[in-house]
Amino acid sequence: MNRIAFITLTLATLLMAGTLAGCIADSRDSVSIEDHWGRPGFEGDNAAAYMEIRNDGDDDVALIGASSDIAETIEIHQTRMESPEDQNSHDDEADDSEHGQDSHGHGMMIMEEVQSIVAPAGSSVLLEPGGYHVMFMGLTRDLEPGDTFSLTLQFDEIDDQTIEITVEER
Ligand SMILES: [Cu+2]
Repeated sequence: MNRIAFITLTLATLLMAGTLAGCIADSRDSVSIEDHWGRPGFEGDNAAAYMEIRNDGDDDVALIGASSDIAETIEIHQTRMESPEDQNSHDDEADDSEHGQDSHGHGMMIMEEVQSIVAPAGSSVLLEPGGYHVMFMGLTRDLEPGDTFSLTLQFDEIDDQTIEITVEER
């Protein structure tokens, strides 16, 4: 066997082994983070990161946390419109509840921590302004457009993934 043929065969074997390993190892290699970016912000202030989590695997995968040295506290958040039901459920607003629909009819955008963000099997989930985001509270330094920082994403069923976030003005 000549040298080229041997190398080709070796490569083919490696590729096959890799493919098989991918099938055996759950969704590990099937989750990719795409179109990720971060908002600018000043030291001490807040900022956020957005991305698309693609899951080409056969099982749902959930983002359950994130870490970075860019902020004192990092949480997974959801921005949503507060509904009249939510407002009525607040005890201290009980007196307002009869008029709640009128006085708060348009709702308020609120931000709340969520335990996880699920990327369904064979699909993807979007973290975008006005929706899910990774929240940075208490930036440890200024984030200016063009700056980059590492962000480690923690998932329930697969290994952590560390990505490089670029700060952008979008
Ligand atoms: Cu937030």
